[in-house]
Amino acid sequence: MTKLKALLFDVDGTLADTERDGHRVAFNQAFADAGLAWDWTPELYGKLLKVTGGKERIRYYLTDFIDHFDYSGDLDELIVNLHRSKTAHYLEMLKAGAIPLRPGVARLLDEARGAGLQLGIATTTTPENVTYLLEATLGAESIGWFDVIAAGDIVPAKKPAADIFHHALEELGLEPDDCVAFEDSENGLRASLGAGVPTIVTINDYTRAQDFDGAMLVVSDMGEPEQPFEVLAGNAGDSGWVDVALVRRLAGDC
Ligand code: XBP
Ligand code: MG
Repeated sequence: MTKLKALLFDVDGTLADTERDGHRVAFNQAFADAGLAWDWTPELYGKLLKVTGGKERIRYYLTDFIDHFDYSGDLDELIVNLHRSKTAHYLEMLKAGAIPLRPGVARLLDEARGAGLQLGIATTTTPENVTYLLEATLGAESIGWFDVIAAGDIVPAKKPAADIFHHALEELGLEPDDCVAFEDSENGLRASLGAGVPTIVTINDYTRAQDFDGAMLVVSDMGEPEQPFEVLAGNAGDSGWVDVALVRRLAGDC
């Protein structure tokens, strides 16, 4: 690395804690609407997170967690419809401002923009889930801060495949080591490292025990001056929060 040019952010678990009290709840609402007695508890949902992507996660539940599902219709169609309904419920939550950004995220985005870095999103979630989150937390104009929003079904293989990062890099016209990625999960880290992008991990309750081998730094969150992060792996020097200077130092651009 000679000069850091862009920061690439995962969304779910990284920009915001969306899974347990957001996506999971929306899945359950969609199941109830469809008359299905499926209840994805917080504990079960932790297991289901092994598979990224909402449609893929419903299919995983059907194949690996349900003994027998007696359904005479078209299963693919059922999954697509359930997922459409889930997305509508999730967007309502976002619009209501129910899901805040994680500590330090707004500060880092602001600082990175001020430093002239490009910003990108690389996520498996549905594109509207990203734009609604940004709009609800940072204002509508924040969508324009990102030079690429790579999301959802735009690539055929979701994380841990590296495809979404390859796509984002191509859109930005950058090499992997021009960038640093931020991820919260092992699946996400495999995807970013698979594309060769150096990565900082901010864990959450679902991902804390996962394998983050290969990450430049593993911390509890981005941290704030008044609420420093906890370092789980790697060397943050005397930094207590993720800022552009720390990212540059870790990336060897100083
Ligand atoms: C996030 C996901 C997403 C959400 C649901 O993974 O797995 O699938 O759980 O989003 P990552 P959709 O943070 O690694 O990108 O229902 O819109 O697919
Ligand atoms: Mg994630």
